[in-house]
Amino acid sequence: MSRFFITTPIYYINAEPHLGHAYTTMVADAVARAHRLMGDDVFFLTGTDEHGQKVERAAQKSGEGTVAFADRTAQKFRDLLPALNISNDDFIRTTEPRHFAASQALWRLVRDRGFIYKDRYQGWYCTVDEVFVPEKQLVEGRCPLCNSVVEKLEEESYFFRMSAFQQTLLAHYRQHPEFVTPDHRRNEMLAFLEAGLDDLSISRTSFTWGIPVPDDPAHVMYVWFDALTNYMTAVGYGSDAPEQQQRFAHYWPADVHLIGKEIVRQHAIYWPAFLLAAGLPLPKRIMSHGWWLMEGAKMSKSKGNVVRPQDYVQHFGLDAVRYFVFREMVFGQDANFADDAILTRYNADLANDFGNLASRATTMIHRSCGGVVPAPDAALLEREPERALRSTLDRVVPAVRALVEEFQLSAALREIWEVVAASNRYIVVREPWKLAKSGSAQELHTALFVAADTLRVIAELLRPFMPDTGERTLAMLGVTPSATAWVDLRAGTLAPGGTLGTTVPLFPRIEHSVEELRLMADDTTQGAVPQTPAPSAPAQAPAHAPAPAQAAIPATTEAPKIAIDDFMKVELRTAKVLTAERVPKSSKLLKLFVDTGIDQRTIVAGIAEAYEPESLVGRTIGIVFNLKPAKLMGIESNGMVLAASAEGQKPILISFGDNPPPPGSRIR
Ligand code: ME8
Repeated sequence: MSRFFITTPIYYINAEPHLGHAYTTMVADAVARAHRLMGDDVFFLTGTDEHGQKVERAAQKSGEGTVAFADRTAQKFRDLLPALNISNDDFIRTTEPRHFAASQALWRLVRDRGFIYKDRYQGWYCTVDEVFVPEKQLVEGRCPLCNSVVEKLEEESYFFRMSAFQQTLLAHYRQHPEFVTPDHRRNEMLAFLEAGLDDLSISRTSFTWGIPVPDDPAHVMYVWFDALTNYMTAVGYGSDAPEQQQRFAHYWPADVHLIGKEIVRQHAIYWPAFLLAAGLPLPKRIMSHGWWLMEGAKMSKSKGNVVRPQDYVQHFGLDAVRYFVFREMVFGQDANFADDAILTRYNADLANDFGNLASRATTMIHRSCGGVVPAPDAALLEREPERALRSTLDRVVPAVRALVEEFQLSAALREIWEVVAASNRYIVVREPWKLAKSGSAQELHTALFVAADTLRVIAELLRPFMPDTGERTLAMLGVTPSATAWVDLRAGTLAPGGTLGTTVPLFPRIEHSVEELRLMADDTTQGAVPQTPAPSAPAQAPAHAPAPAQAAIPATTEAPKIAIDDFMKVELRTAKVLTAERVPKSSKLLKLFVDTGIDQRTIVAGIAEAYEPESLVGRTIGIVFNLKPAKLMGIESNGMVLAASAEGQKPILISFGDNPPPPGSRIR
């Protein structure tokens, strides 16, 4: 069992967490989960960076005391973790006593080894990035990183003798080419090192919200000296307790510090220099990812152009958001966050490709084998396309493991989706529905076994990325998730004779635009729509949507059986359309005014892409008569029209021919 210690940056608490923070934490989570599944002893750390001038000023602005401000805002970052299903082992706050002890211990060690001296600092400081900016790097008096106005500082300061480590760091970079990833960041750091290192000012006297410098409390530590030390604090550094010292010996050095690209210098130069000065081992890898952009600009608190991950989780469900960000961002490069892209990926990759596969592979076993995994025929397994599918799996499983170890989550998901596509093709080629009618039992059982067995491998591979989806799929297959499933994951290991669980729709298609989803969610929060989404399912636009097209659960889904009484609770009736018009600003919705024979009412229906409003006037349609009212685009809809829609096709209203029954007739 290898030890694997992974960290995220600790986040500043001066503003709300956004998708950028959520992304780093989700990536670290996926990699940590994968290592656990590979049997490693994982320690996964995240937390909050609470000191420094920026936080002190934000606290002053809020009118709260600094401690109360820090407690309140740090909690928002902590609360995001369960909402994103993050499996961190610890959450560190730099305001905790254990961290004061660790930072002061590191300071003393570096000082006692002769690498800290006192002088005067004269120069420029950027409070947004909490960095000292050399005069030659200023861009028209502004910070080259974030473009904010820098402040002139002139104060007594302790300095860290960083210049002493140029050669040692260069040698380390040469001996460990994997130290900084991706390569272009490594090259930037090499160029920076080769230009020579200046000593670094590491204390401040002009404010007090920080960790006091040992033996000189007029100074607080430079926030980065304190912040970087968090990685050691959490594994026991600075503690006198023997068990903590053992933990430190066990877990340090970290295997990976995962960070965004803007803080590589602090992690790849300052931090190793501090550690070299202290005589402590260096982290093994600094891996930096790119930025999420909104219309080309970095999503950031200071720009205010941020996406709140919770909003997307509400619309699409957590696993869909996780899937999207992992799939969309190629590690190391920037990516644009676009609403349409997430909707497209949801419907194409999740609802269509994966959702249909999960549903088909399990439903057929329910239908043809009483829900029990059939035994395959050994000879039939040696034919094509069975062998080809198996060799795809044999290639993809180790490939996914290797890609995840290199944080190439997008490429790993691409590999998994190749298997999804291959399995869907396999089902189409074998046509088990035909075999069930006219084929041999061995042929049928082999095809059903292979489909289910492949789905099981896919579900196991998905667990780090979409933990809930992976486990729900395994539950559908009747497989108990094992903590170390990736150790010996391979094709052909699903046990025949096992009983399947219930097939549930994992990713119902969403037929709304994101804009419509948002408007509906706004109405939900105002209390107009009573349903709340299940925690693991998407916001279920379908649940309160007006047209059946939106609830297009794949046709192959084996929904649980209901009693006739349940069915009779739904009052289906005929109604006559009196007027019909488009809903402004919506491409999908029509507003119908109908005569139900009992009353006249408005129904909003998602059929605008299939019907011209005029063509509906005078027509008899079927409706759900006793549906609770729901607000859609601000219009109260009283009921829902009945329509059928084939996968990816426009909805078709059910029709009653030339002699329709009068409005209000019950449909049963
Ligand atoms: O820098 N795209 O904290 P911070 C992708 N406290 N990732 C993003 C992002 C974006 N648009 N915006 C932020 C700090 N991030 C210091 C770190 S570590 C010892 C101290 C993520 O709150 C990304 O991981 O500014 C980035 O490095 C981090 O949030 C910065 O968070």
